[in-house]
Amino acid sequence: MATQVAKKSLEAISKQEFINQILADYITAYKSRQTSLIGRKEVLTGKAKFGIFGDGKEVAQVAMARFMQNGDFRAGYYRDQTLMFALGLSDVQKFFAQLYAHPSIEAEPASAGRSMNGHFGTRMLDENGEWLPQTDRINVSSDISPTAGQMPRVLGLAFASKVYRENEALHKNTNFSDKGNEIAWGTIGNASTSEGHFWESINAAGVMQVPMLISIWDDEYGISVHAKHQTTKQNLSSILSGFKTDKYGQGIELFTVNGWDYPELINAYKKASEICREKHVPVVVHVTQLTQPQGHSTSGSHERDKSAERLAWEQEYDCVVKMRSWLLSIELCTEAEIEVLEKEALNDVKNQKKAAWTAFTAEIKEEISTAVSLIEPIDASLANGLASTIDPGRRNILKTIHAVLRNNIGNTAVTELKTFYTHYLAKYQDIYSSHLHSQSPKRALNIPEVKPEYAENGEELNGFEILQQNFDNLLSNHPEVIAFGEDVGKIGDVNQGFAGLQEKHGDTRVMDMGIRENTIVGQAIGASLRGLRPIAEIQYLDYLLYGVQMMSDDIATVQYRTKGGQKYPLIIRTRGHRLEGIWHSGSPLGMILNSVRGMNVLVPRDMTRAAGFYNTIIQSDEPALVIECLNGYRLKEKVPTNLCDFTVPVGIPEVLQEGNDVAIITYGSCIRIVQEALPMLAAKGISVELIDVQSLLPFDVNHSIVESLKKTNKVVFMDEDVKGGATAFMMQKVLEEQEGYKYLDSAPRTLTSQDHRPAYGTDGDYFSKSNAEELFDLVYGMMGEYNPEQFPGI
Ligand SMILES: Cc1ncc(C[n+]2csc(CCOP(=O)(O)OP(=O)(O)O)c2C)c(N)n1
Ligand SMILES: [Mg+2]
Repeated sequence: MATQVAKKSLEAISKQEFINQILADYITAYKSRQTSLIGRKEVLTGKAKFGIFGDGKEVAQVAMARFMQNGDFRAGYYRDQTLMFALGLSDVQKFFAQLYAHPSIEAEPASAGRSMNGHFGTRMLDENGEWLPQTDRINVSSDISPTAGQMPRVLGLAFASKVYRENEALHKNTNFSDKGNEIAWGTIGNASTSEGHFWESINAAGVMQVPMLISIWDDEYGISVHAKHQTTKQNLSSILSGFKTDKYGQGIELFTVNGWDYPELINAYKKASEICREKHVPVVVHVTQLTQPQGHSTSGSHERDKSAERLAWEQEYDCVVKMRSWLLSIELCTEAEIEVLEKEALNDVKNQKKAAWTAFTAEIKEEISTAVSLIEPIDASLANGLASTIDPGRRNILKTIHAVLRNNIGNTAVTELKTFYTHYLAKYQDIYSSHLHSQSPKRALNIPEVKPEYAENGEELNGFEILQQNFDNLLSNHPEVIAFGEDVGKIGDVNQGFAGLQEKHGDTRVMDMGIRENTIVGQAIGASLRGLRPIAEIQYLDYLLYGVQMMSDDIATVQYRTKGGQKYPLIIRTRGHRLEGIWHSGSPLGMILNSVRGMNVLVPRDMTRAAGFYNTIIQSDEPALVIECLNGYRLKEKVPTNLCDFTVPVGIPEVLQEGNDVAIITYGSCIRIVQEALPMLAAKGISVELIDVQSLLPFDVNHSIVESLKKTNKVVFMDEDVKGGATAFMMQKVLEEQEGYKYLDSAPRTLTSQDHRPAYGTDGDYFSKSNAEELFDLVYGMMGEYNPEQFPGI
């Protein structure tokens, strides 16, 4: 029966071709298994630090690979080496290069040695950071480690197909999409489906009807924890069945198939991919009865976690063993023929492993010999120690030279060694630390400033109307721009920044989404990776936390973890600061800044500045979070005559008032609090220099704030975050990086909110957050310390 199914699904090809394809699949699976077995040994013998392998999941992956087409995307996890080999997107040598952490894009294109092994990805950008075509190849989005963290991204990748299919203006973008016919393939382990990300993504895919095809590799375990602790009824197919497509065609298609049954897997993936591609119906393929022959990873042994019966069953149902006996049972080839192929495959794995190790160590060996020759005349013993280190790394070189330099301070004989050390350290610091941001000409920092221009008696508009005009223009001028979020579509967001724009630009451009911040961020990620320019809205800053995990783990790391191989040019728009209540007023900037290094974090004080930032970011190839001031939408602002063309540069503060006595450094809605205190201070003869930081990441790239400190010699960092939050961040930047401490004649100060969340109501706000009177007292007190006669205590 099984044989007939396989033959039927492949009947279009000749018999020999058919045999060759199946044998090729088997050999890919076999090679992958040998890679896993040898890989584990490499770790246990100390040549690599940690190993996690795809053993036990091979056969499903060779079957899946058969139905992936150019233009398709994959987002998955660490078990997918066989898929990568089957697609020709990685090979055994590259796999070992990652295991050894070879820091080279050529040797290890997925992450240049930055990610643990099993974290896959293809290079999607050229050397200038521009997109390579995506429709002439299969694309693999870069893996992250948090379980189910791939799910919001795969949803976004599938969402992009829907956008491309439904918006005809984008059909010309043939490098990114063939009218939306691409499938986003996702893979996930059974235990990882316990995460909320999984269910949120599945539900959203069902609601939106996007071509997302998820394979669940079900081996009944998540490390040591059995399915009975993971999944209701211990049966994913059963609990997913409520999502099944109904008679109206809404829902998700579900396939359940055993992971050791090659012909049934072929059959399932054929049907699943056809439905998914043609009808844009999300599909789940639940691949059951998988095994984990070597346990979860090199960190433990599964013999400790599994019963003797389970271990025996795993041996019997090992998918590679099963496929082999199936091949023999249908007489596709003889045992002797298979043995020859297996022997060749094993040799190939060994040779590729060796080549990876040689390439990884050759450069280090050369560097060791240079270092030894420089150290020898100064300290023969340390030179010998370095020369005889087993499997030395660059760390050994640096530690040894540092010891020599320490022992020879002032000795001119070390000059050459010192130069070598400095260059060597700088070279490898860059190799390990580059690409936190885009390094392309389109990096946000490189987008030139175009100042706003104002007519003499120019009109004034409400803040939200300024945004609305600007978004209207962005949508008109950039067909790839899409905007979505809760209440963004029909009513144009809760503060009307997009009011009327769905009507004008259509519901494929301006869209309502369910209440699901995590996958809204995921949609932005996936869409941006496929050439769209998403503006994803998180309704209130307080709820950004639901999306921060994706921002921190995925968005902020993408350039770094691929060493410039992938990018997410997206905008996350939200509104915060200065409202009232525990969940409606927050400004948790310290938390955000410390979790999203790699993104731009922009805090405009009004909607004109916000519009300018949107205009800057849309020209750049970087991701940004823009936090608008919640209390600013109905304040009147003068409208620039070049509203849609002007830009506000990132990383450049603005001096809003010049003064000589104290510099106050703040941002966002706090600007208005300072402005309330300014007349009180002026009345006492205190001259304040008020600086709007505007852009927290990047922060004051030209070090202009220190210039203010040179004048005032006193500084206050103020905001409405907790103590030690963003004020501490700003203080470190100005006092340490800009060496502002040199110019101070009084202690630097911060003014922040209380450490609790702000209480509700006007009085709650007053007692919770920084206010004008507190600021007055603080600044007046600083002046009093300096000159008690002129500024006696109140
Ligand atoms: C958010 C998060 N929690 C915990 C972990 C540690 N962890 C890594 S893999 C794993 C088990 C995953 O099991 P499963 O999804 O079934 O995949 P399998 O390894 O069995 O293929 C855990 C708990 C993690 N990577 N991320
Ligand atoms: Mg599992």
